[in-house]
Amino acid sequence: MRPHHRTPRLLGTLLLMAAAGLSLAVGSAPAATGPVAEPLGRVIPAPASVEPAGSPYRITRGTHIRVDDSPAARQVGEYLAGVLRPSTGYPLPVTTHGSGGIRLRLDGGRFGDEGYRLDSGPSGVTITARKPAGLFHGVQTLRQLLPASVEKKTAQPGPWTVAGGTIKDSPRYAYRGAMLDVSRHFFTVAQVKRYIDELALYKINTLHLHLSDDQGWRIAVDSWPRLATYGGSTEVGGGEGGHYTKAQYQEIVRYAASRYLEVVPEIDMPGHTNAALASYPELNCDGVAPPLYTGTDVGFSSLCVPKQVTYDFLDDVIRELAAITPGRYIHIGGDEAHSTSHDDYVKFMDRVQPIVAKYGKTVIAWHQITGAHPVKGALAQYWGLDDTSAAEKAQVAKAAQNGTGLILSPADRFYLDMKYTEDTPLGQDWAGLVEVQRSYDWDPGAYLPGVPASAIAGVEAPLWTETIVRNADIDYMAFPRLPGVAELGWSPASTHDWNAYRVRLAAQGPRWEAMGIGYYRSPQVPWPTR
Ligand code: TNX
Repeated sequence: MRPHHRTPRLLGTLLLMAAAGLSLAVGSAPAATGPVAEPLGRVIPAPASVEPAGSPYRITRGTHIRVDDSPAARQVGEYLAGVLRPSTGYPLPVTTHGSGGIRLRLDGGRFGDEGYRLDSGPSGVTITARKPAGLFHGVQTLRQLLPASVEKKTAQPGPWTVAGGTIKDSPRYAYRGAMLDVSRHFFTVAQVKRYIDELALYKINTLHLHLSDDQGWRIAVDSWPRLATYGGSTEVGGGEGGHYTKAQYQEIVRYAASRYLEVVPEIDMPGHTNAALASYPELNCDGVAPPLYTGTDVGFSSLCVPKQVTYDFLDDVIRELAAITPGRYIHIGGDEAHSTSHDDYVKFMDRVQPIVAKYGKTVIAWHQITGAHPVKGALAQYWGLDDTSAAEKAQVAKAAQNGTGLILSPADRFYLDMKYTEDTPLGQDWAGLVEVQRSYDWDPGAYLPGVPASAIAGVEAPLWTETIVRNADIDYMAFPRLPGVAELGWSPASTHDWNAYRVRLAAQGPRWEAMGIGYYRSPQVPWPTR
């Protein structure tokens, strides 16, 4: 095994011991009888720099969480207390006074928008960041430095030890996303919040909600009410579907923001629009509304490109959606428009993108937009495969050279709905089988030929939900692949090493068990025995 980036060989040895299930004393702490703390270098995503040093810190009944006198820092402190109180059973007051303990400190220093520094020693743990987002990410690191049982919801014995040393950390990419398709199957606000909490642990900062498709329209639009009430009334398999009221959508947005995730809403167009076409006959070229659709075919629906009402409709939808979306982006889909001619597709995109700009938002679209004229500042989301044609890859690369930023979601690596193996009970296999190593072991910076590194905005893991219904389904497909997506988005390329990663990943298993997350026990990962 290659020792972890800037991690001394001794720690590498300790990691191997831990992976082999051997008990491990942290630093100079007395041999623990309870659960062992995690070594400083075992965090996912791998921090930019890790320097183990000195003695550990131990959280006790007397520990305070000390925050700067700012509402955002206090909120991050309360969030941390919310994680630690149930399992430690300690009061852990959040305070602006005192000394020692866990300190969350905002500082003008060089940490960037999301970076932080974590210092741990016998007298305390200090997380320093320029912005609250950095404090929040530092708190996620601190969580992972504590024993897995810290994630339990009832009091555990501890001890609650954090290894000594310093972590300096900031992300490789600014855009680190996960997409949830709430159209093929509808997921409640509570289910979305649950997924947000899982994403936050791995420093994912964007939640892309696929809000409309052939099988369901999931967001209320006041000026076109039947979209939600009729277009949202079913889902794949014929279940009752559902939609978010504006208040519910805003609740998701607020909750995501409290975990430092930005919501990117997607209205897919001009294809994937049967739910809208079924709700309003006038949106169809022939004026006839098709029936609602509960199957899983793609590519059969299209908005009517020549009709003016199409753009009046989209102006209303985008205006109302932009008004309840504080984030920078609106995703306009644009994939699999197999029932729209190429000329119509180009005309359509030329008319719709300015509407997004008119309401102050930036366009994201699936990478087929690179076959039209992406507007300045637009991002294209690449969902091709290794064996996507060279011509299609070249089209994407050319757009990237001309300034279109890319979000990488290669379907044969990052699609969380792909089966792991032939035996995976859920998911699809049209992009191939995607085991954990295949998902993790590539470099977004060197993936598409001819794409300048500066054009990569980041990565995203989409979860399409034709076969996904319950929380347990989401968890099983996302874990253990999601943390790998997060690591490719966050960690410097120099830390990339499958053999080291699989050991760190294995150590997450008990944490997921403590959190109630059921995951795929991939044979590629040396999970501790249960
Ligand atoms: C392709 S990828 C789709 C979705 C399906 C998914 C299933 C993309 C942009 N479109 O409509 O749900 O495959 O894996």
